[in-house]
Amino acid sequence: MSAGRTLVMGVVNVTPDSFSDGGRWSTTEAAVAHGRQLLADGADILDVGGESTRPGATRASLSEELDRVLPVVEALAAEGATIRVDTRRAQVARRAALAGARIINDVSGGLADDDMIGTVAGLDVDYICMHWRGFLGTGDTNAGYGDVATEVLAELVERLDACRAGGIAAERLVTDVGLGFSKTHEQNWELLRHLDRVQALGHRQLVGVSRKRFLGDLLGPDHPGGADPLARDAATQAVTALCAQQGIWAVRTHEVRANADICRVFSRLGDAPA
Ligand code: PMM
Repeated sequence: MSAGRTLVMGVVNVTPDSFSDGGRWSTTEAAVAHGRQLLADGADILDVGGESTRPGATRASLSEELDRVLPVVEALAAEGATIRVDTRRAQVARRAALAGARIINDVSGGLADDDMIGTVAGLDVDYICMHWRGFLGTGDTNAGYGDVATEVLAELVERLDACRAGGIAAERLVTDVGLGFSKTHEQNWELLRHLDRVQALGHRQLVGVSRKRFLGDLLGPDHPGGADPLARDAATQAVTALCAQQGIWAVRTHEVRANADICRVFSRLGDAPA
């Protein structure tokens, strides 16, 4: 989908333990109500996830993940919302697509489940292929790079090649450098400086920066919002502006309204005069 501007993907974490909003929308009713609010705030897409991706998180079982995600997808898709489901499991991807999801977001780029790529290839969905270096325990980083932008790009290209070889059409693929996943704070900034190199691959690009720790690290302990992830919304919006200016396809954000306004402003600035 395209609206001629950067799209805003609002996050609905149906999890007890996500990093910035874990537990706030962990019942079906609360998650659906939150999804409706994000749509009213201007979200183009809703990102429904049933498993936390933070380092050290205990994995949800398959049945827990399905129970969290499917009723929320069904309810919001029935209301006409475009739903993306965040999962590393092929079976969740398949069931979610049957329930109405149109995009599968796999933070492992197909590495966590050998059946993912083949499953997605058989579904009528787009696939977000994120750069990933494995499951991490608390305190692990797996962030050893020489030139981070060059290496992330090369590893992403390998995964995109695997997706195409596995039968996912090129136009279905969306790239994502995976900010915060096996990257140090400085490496995240370096990747943000080089989004143009990922754009040059010719795929749509998603950026997920919302409320991440490296923004908190930048703002520091004396920031008036303290260490609360919600205090990182203005910093998130600054990155959204950068993305909108660079023609990034979509940003993934917890707060939607201000980010959606920013994308509209950049779209208007880019219009040729009448
Ligand atoms: N970040 C989180 C979860 N899923 N998916 C993509 N494609 N890109 C991301 O950067 C990404 C993601 C972290 O989520 P949280 O802050 O909502 O826990």
